[in-house]
Amino acid sequence: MRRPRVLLTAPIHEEGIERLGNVAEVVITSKPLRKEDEVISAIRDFEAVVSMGVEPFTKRVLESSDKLLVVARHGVGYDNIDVDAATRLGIWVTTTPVEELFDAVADHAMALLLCLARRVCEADNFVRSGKWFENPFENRSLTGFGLKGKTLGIIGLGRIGSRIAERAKGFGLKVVYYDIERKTEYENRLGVEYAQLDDLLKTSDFIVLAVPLTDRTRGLISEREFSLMKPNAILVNISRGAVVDHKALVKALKNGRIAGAALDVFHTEPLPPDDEITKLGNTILTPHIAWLTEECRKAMAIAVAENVISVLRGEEPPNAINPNVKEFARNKRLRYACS
Ligand code: 8YV
Repeated sequence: MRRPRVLLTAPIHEEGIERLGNVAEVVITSKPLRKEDEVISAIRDFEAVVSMGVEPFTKRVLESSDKLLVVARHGVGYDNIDVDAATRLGIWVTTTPVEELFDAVADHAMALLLCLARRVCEADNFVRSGKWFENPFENRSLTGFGLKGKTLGIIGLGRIGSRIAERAKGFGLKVVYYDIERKTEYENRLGVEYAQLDDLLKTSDFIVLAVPLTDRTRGLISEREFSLMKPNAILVNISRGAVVDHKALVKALKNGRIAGAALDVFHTEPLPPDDEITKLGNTILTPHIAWLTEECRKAMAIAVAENVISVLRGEEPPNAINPNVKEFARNKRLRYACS
């Protein structure tokens, strides 16, 4: 019987590749897999696939393989995977909830907020372009917003949102949050206050989206929500692009309905350079890199490798989204073991 085969949908940290290579043949796809038929063709004859979160693991894709034992997310968002279909088919779905990821994303959210509030990107361009040299006092045109005493509204107080709250307190921000459930442990430990979504939108100077993409959060921020926001409000999105109605966002930015938006995630990725939002001066746009620190890359690669290796050894993976797959998965493994 041949060694199991693991497909990586993008290169990961060498620590993870090395661990996987000890137990399996590791193949890295040559290009991103964006369409169902591309994924179907790519995963054929693989027992495991490591997903970057953009590949469509739909019911049709998952049913196309009789060998696949695990879809292992290199990350924590799994909105690209039909978990119910995977479970029924006996396929594990795993994620990599490492501290380094939550800290990296929380750091990036604060970096985006500060960069926009203090117009750092505009200021950098102002110097490099020679405008400052030509107009020494023109730097006053880069007046920004202070943080101390202002209100930060966090939508989604989970493992990332709570870390953003921790960081925000250090800048003297008052923190309110909205979530589908009260987080009293964080309220007590971090001194954050619960607010209904509309109240948070009406009172926050800075708003950070830190929710998973689900049927409840898709399009959560649209025309109506923008109409409630303060005219000096800054929106930061480090969750998923689809949480925000993109057309409504562009309209709010163009009409000065809000002061600005700092985004690491977009309605479509990679963002086309001719998208309207790339032309707006009151925005900061980063290419889905909130997770991308050296520490996080290494930790995620090790975690995703451990998940895959556990499944290939016939064990329950450390971070399964669908532990109820156990019974089905065993049958599937038996089928594989006999093939
Ligand atoms: C990465 C993420 O973008 O964890 C997530 O859901 O979106 C980020 O960690 C992605 O997973 C890259 O591997």
